[in-house]
Amino acid sequence: MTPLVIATRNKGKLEEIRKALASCPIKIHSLTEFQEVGEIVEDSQTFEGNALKKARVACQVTGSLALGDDSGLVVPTLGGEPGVLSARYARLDSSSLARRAGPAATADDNNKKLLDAMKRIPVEKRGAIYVCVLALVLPTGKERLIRATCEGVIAEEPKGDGGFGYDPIFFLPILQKTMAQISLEEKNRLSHRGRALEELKKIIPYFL
Ligand code: ITT
Repeated sequence: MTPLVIATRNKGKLEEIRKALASCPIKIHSLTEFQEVGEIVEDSQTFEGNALKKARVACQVTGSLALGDDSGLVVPTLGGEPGVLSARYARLDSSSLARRAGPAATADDNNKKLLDAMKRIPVEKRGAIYVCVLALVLPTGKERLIRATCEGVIAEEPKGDGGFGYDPIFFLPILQKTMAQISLEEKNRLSHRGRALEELKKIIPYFL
């Protein structure tokens, strides 16, 4: 089976990707197996730039087909924040450049900061968009990008303990539940990542 290195250290993402690609004839690895890959500084202003960077580094170091996932939550009322800085939104150092490197903030801290920023904002202005960009990079230099989104509303308080990251405060009006209150299978059916992975599944046979 062809090895595919997922250029992530995020366990939640990896679990969703593994599940979605379970029927593909590939053997999935992740960066936790390749300690020689140091921190990949996400210094692009775009999800596309960061996803490509992660996948290119993973492909270069391992010599295998690699998949990068750069994702985040875009809240139009907050001018698009947290956006590409979603993982580090609550980090204390204020300059956005400093926040691109180093460890992510905890999900709890990120959620608290976002709920605080959205305090007293009425429901019609609480819309939010999850964005996922997948970058597939081959050792031959071939590259493919896939972008998918999922729309929801920022809840007033966290609910549920499934998923990861902002899921407890990402409310899906169509289900009347947060993303943390649904199963992994359901999340993969309708989430930004699940939708991007559906597209990936269609094209991956051409890259094996
Ligand atoms: P890697 O770079 O190692 O893949 P990361 O968590 O740093 O892990 P990103 O830079 O792409 O990944 O940041 C994505 C952040 O956006 C993630 O940490 C969450 O805070 C948020 N996020 C993305 N997808 C999400 C999802 O499906 N559910 C909840 N939060 C999500």
